[in-house]
Amino acid sequence: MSEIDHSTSFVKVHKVDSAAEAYLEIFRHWGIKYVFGSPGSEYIPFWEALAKFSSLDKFPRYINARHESLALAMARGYTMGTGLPQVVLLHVSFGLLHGAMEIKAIFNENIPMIIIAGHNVTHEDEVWGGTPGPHYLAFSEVGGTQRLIQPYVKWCHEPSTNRNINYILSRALRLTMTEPRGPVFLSLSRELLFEKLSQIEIPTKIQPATSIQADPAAINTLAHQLLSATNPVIYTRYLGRNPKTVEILVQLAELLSIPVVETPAYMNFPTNHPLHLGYNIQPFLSEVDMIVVIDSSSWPPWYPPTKGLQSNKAIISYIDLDPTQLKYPYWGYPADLLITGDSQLVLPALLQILRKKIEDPTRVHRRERYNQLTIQHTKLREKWREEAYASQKNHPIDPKWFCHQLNQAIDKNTIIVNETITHWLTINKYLEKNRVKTGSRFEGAGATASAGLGQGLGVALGLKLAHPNKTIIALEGDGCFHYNPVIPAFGLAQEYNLPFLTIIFNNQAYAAMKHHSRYYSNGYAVSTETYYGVPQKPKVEYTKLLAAFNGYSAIIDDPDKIQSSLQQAISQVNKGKLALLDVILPEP
Ligand SMILES: Cc1ncc(C[n+]2csc(CCOP(=O)(O)OP(=O)(O)O)c2C)c(N)n1
Ligand SMILES: [Mg+2]
Repeated sequence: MSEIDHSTSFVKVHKVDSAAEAYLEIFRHWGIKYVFGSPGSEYIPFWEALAKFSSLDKFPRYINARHESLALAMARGYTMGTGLPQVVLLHVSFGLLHGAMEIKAIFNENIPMIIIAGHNVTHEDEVWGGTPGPHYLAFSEVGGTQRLIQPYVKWCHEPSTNRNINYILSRALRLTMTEPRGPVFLSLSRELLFEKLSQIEIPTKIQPATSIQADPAAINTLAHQLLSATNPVIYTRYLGRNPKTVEILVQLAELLSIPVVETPAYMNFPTNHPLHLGYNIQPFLSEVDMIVVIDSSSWPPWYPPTKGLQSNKAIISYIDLDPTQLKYPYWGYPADLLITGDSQLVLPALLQILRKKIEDPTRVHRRERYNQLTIQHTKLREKWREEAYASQKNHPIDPKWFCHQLNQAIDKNTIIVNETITHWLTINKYLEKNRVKTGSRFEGAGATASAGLGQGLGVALGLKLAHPNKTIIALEGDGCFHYNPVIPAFGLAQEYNLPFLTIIFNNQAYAAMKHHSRYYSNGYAVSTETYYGVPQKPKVEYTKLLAAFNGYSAIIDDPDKIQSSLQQAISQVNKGKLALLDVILPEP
């Protein structure tokens, strides 16, 4: 006799053996391919169900991240490279706290992620997968686990039954995927995880809410401002998080001949486009009569907010999902127009209005400006090239020459993850070859002003998992590298065959911290040359790390051998080996 299927148009019924399997069925239904986790004994039921899924060749698969920071950074990298939501399992309180910095970045970045941590409810006769000893004391928090993480999630909940867990999980997905996106947290008890269930009803109609379109009157005003401006400029930081918006920005810039300046946290605008005018808005500020800041409210386009503005005549407009920046206590930028909206909806609407309104007489002026900007674009690149060549013989290697060489070595199929500090501008200027294609550039610590270091390797791994055919290169300041969970990251790369190349920008220092002389020019630090917070010594032999992971590594300290060393390392990575290059740069 065939079993009766109780599915309706609102739910799909699945037979399961356990609650954990039911959760996995729900994730599978959503198209979740991986569950990232860092081990904790509460996850035994999940592992059992994941083993069943693996034996049946079903997704999701388990990624054993070995460290909570890595699980979260890797899941973030996967989302940044795909736009898809993730599920991450973290161990009870400690695991959650271990990942706190990454969760803040995920929150600031509007990354959709369902974060789950365990706890226990019963404390005697540990029948629900408990172990004797101190665990029963350690597996819960006064006031609930959610308290630990509440400021950095959109929504959190501690379900008390599996009866409606299908709706709770579906609600979690809907909330995390609705703009402004962000992580949600579920504290799942061991008792719920271990429960036997025979079936699960998976809700089928759980679409996220639509994204945020701006007030049409505001878009109209912006269109008028742009048409009246004789010298506008656009600045962006993270517009490319929606890759489709990049082409719309190109169309907008071309329609009105507007230069685009960026600090790329994503690939925002093709670097070979004549209207790409580099990475410094400062020279424009005194000349322009209109500044449009798109997707960059939480990243300073210029600094200080008001004093950094040389001309006070320009009209200043912003487009952002949250142009008021609720996540920051202070945001002091002057604004004529703050447009709340998703750039991927606002820009097409703006373009439509502009295309209708644009008048012929202004065309000559715009064509002239386009020609002028094209010349500026080329001159900028020529200048950077000359500066690189002027430094080619420097010893230690000049970062400009190194980045110029790296740009020669990469192709359009390369994804760069940047986690460097004082070298960021050089990296932006010289590493342009791959940023002609969307999804080719990401920030290790994140696009917004969160800046917790130690996430770059995880992000690189997440991107490699999402794009196995791309070459992934993580650029790491030597100090940033130290903040990363290096052993877990390299071990995971080996275990899951996710080879990538790490390049250490090794100046043997936290150069960014060398401000002593600025503040205490006659002080002890300067007179005794005791710069606490700066040196990273004695010199670390980073290349030796790779032997432990059957990887490839080399030191680059000769300016004439940069190209051959880079090509050798890239070819090793493309053959499937984890690789690391230690580039010796001048100390601050
Ligand atoms: C988790 C974390 N701890 C500390 C800092 C503060 N911090 C900002 S930059 C920096 C130095 C980074 O050194 P390195 O990567 O070598 O770059 P360099 O300054 O030498 O260019 C530190 C410690 C931080 N941002 N995040
Ligand atoms: Mg350094």
